[in-house]
Amino acid sequence: MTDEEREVEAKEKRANEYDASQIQVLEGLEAVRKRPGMYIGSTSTQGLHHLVWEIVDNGIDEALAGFCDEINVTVETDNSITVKDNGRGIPVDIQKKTGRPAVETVYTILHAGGKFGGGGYKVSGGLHGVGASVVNALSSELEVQVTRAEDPNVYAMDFAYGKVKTQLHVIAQTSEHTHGTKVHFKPDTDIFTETHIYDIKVLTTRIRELAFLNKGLKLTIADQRPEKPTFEEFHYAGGIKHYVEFLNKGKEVLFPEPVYVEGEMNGITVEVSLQYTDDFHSNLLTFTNNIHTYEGGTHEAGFKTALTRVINDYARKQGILKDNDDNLSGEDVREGITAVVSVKHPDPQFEGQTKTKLGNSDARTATDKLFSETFSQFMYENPTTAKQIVEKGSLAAKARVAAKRAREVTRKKNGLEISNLPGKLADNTSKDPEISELFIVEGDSAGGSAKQGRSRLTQAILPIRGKILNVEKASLDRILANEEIRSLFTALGTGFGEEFDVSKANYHKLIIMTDADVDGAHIRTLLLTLFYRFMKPMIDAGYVYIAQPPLYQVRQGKMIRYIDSDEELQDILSQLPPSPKPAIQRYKGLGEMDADQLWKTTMNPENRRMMRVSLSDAEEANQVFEMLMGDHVGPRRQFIEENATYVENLDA
Ligand code: 28G
Repeated sequence: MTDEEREVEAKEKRANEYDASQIQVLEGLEAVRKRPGMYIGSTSTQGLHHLVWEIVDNGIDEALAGFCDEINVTVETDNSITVKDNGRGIPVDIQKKTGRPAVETVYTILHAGGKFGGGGYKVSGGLHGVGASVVNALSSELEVQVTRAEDPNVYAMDFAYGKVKTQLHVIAQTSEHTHGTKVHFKPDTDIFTETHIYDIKVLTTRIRELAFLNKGLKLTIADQRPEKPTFEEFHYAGGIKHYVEFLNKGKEVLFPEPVYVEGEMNGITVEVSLQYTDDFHSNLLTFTNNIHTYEGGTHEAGFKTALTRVINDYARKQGILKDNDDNLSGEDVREGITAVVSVKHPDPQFEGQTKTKLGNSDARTATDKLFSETFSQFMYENPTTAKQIVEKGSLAAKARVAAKRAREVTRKKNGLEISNLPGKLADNTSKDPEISELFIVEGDSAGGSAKQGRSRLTQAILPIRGKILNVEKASLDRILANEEIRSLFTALGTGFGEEFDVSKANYHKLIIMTDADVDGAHIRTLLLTLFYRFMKPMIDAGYVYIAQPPLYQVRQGKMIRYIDSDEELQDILSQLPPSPKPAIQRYKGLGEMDADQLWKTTMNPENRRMMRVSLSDAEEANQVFEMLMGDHVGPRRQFIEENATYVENLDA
């Protein structure tokens, strides 16, 4: 065989291999289009936003690799997205293996295991391009532009629905010093049908978080859509230390500057920042490779044991804890703490129900060791602060003992025993939690109507009087002493605090039914705060709802309609014949409806509308609750509207 023949043969072989791999590519991306949920979780608004994160993550990887210090995200007027970084630029040279430019491979080859399918999990930090092809597959247009430092050309390549539209070509020249990647994509509206509009709040929150988690990296977010376009820039030299300050904004803090610890051990980097507030609860956020580990895991465990150990050791050595005193518990030393733990691990193992629990035991060792060394040093160097921390923990321990005693007492006499249902509760007759609903109703008169109008088999009614306790500002023993709260927990049957067990819930729908006015909104907020703090698993399980009583009734002859807003009212009125004159009744409160009306408009599963409360982002909710507790009604109402998912006719 001559050299020439060999060359031709090799070329053919490559071409065949290329054809084969192209078929695989298309089959791969076709699979993504067929079952998008497997790759991006869902095709709802969550999946839509996921596309942005897949692309941004590649920029973050480039930053973690040390080649990029700025990422810009833009929501364009047509709801398409542009992401730009100033990294090395995705390589454009032809790869030996595929015979194609590297950038094409990144955008057309489905990389192993979608995040939500089986198989491997995506790891930020070095694994460029995973997920980019998924975004391509689910976009009706996608353009990549690349500039490389050593090359004056600006390259571009266009794709649509996962396929190459125009081959890599040069579109311009630049100075030698610019470099980076720019990606513009438009989500396919055949895939993202119901909610295909980007939510700038969702994007901004995560981009801010990414800026906190990657100190020194500048991230910007621009929204070109509104009348007045918006732009925000996030850039934190102090990283998660600024995150803690941000979380504690407006709160009373024990010491002005958060503690910050950073270190590296066996290839794992660990960052911890913390500060104490006068709150009674703790706010601990943990991350692994920028992923929020909601379920915690080894890094969280390492941090917690180290914190407890360091504070107890210090308290003993300083003689604050005497020989006969018990150690402070983990919960004691975490009361009022705001802490962020962020680790970067080369090979993280995610476990748990939502795959947000870190499993690597070396992350426990690294976090414990690196944090305890520096934190211990901090305690000895700042004795005033250290003493305050210990005192805060001791106070929490005392309250814990007192609360336990109170709980024991209340449990003995008609307290939190399931057999002893609260007197005001009108329970339903079915014992099947799946079909049982508990309405928490504001006011005795509405409670009375609800009791009369309900379906006795499935609907239980618990009236509550006036404003319930604001649990955000109360200690545990006061919360436990509150009658409204005790009734609720007793009826629910889940137990309280550490004993809380959602699987014991007597009702799988917990429905808040309050007036459609400002007071109603306030009570609703107080209840949501209570649920968020003490019944979070109920929210996570999707068991918490808000009833939607109408604002008006319009009656014309035999026709009766229930109306939710002023606009709808005008709409309906304009459509009705002028006579007989329609009668309009405005409901100021639930109490004004009789039993039959309340059933028909708000309680009947056949035609009621309810909102399911979904607080997916715990820390945001925490922030929002703080805001809600202020005096401004506007943002409070807005929150409730934004955070409750509209569920039409859930039972139909
Ligand atoms: C703007 C939107 C999101 C990216 C890079 C940089 C490289 C890269 C991306 O490589 C994997 C490795 C080499 C082929 C890596 C550049 C090494 C040297 C890169 C981004 C496969 C891809 N020079 N920046 N991917 N390569 N930014 N931003 O997507 O062999 S993706």
